[in-house]
Amino acid sequence: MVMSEASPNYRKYERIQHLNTRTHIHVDEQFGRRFVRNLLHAMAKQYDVLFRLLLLGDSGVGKTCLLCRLTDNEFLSPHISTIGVDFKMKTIEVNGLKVRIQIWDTAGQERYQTITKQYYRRAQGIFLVYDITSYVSFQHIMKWISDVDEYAPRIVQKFLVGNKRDEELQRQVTTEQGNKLAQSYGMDFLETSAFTNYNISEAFTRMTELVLEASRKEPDSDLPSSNDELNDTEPDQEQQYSTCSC
Ligand SMILES: Nc1nc2c(ncn2[C@@H]2O[C@H](COP(=O)(O)OP(=O)(O)OP(=O)(O)O)[C@@H](O)[C@H]2O)c(=O)[nH]1
Ligand SMILES: [Mg+2]
Repeated sequence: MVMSEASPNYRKYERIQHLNTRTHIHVDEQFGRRFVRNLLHAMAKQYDVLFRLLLLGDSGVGKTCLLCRLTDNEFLSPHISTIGVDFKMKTIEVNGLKVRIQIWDTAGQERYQTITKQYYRRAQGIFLVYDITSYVSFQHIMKWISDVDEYAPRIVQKFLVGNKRDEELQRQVTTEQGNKLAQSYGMDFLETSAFTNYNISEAFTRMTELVLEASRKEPDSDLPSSNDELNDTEPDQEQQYSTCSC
């Protein structure tokens, strides 16, 4: 049958076609979501507790490299700036507990900060990273701390990291300066190198211990529950960007 585009029947036909397409998309989306949820549930059984950690610091200090070294034991030489946020997971054993850590890697660039700040409130531990070869990145730690104090939960664990320790000749921040700053804010402190894999697992393990201690001391604190479902953890989906290239 040939229908004219102006005829009411043609318009009805178009509407039905449109509805059909939408129904298919809807069913596929539902199936996809259910599949992902089931998968995450299966994964969830493989650990005792889940913590969310966040990496903050100026662009170029090595946040993505620290994360890639921890999870994939890889080092990225070119600087590919993170866009928005990205995350990776790792399960580590601490005090006989299997702890699944979900680590959010944020972009250091100013223009993404409206997005990245949304992730602070879900974090139980925050790494403040500077580059030992950049005094400016060290000075900016104070600004990152004030953002954390404003947006993160009250008892979030803060941890200072001075990265690129392998670049001794280019050093602009002494270990003592790092220690002093950490002490003044009551934070733990380690110098690391994503390049040589120095102190990386130590930093993440120590942070996990701190979060565990804090959640034991203050089980009713304003920290987000460590038993939240994984699929519950991502802030607004549409504002996630995936950049990790390792
Ligand atoms: N020598 C040395 N270079 C490093 C180290 N960690 C990272 N780099 C280099 O520093 C540059 C930036 O590293 P990234 O990890 O991309 O920095 P980032 O903090 O994630 O930067 P943004 O995503 O822009 O916020 C890259 O060229 C890395 O190869 C390190 O431990 N030692
Ligand atoms: Mg990055």
